[in-house]
Amino acid sequence: MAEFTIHGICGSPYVRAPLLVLEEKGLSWRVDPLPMGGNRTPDYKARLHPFAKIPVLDHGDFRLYETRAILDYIDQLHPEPPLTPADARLRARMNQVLGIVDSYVAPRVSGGVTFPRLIAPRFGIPVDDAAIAAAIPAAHEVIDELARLLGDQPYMAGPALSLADLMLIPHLVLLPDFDEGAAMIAPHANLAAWIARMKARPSMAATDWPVLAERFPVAVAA
Ligand SMILES: N[C@@H](CCC(=O)N[C@@H](CS)C(=O)NCC(=O)O)C(=O)O
Repeated sequence: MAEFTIHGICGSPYVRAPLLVLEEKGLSWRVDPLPMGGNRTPDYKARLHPFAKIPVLDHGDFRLYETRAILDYIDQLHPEPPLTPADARLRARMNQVLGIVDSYVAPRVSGGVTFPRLIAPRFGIPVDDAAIAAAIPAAHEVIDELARLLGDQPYMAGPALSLADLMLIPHLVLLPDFDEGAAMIAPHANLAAWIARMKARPSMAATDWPVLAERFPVAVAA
């Protein structure tokens, strides 16, 4: 039986982040898959997440929501390989990037551009080109700042992979695959190389949307 359960919608970048950490640590996990919108039911709110968001972690009798807390919990519990820098400044940089993902990347890049352009149509939601065009400048600002913070380091918080990389990559991995996303990345060779490097990790292959959908199909109501 899997040690960790993540409740969530397969394909969500927030859900992928804890799965990446679990994979990088070599731990056993499963997804309790929800259908699109399954997080907004009264039952889900009452049982799992009072604010109707995903992901939620179950570990034995311990239940936890808020992705940063989940990532930190797994990293504390299973410290090898370490995903939090010991150095105070690198650790602060990691925490800064984690905050940027939650506050700016998720709403501006994923919510403003990637979801409406690439994901929404898969669920039959029509594409609103004007809304996407209006969202580009704010998303671009975030990408520019991430590239500046990355600089010439291999990872977001310095020389080693950290939680920051694993929380950020699910939000950026699809950008090179569509015109507006590729245009935002184009001025930043360092960020493009970081995306390619992260994408090549086995943990990314193990948590790809089609792989999750196949392994953890959503139950169809009778
Ligand atoms: N601060 C929360 C944010 C979680 C979040 O925004 N999750 C999105 C995942 S894509 C979600 O639940 N969206 C569905 C909805 O808002 O109905 C965390 O870190 O877990």
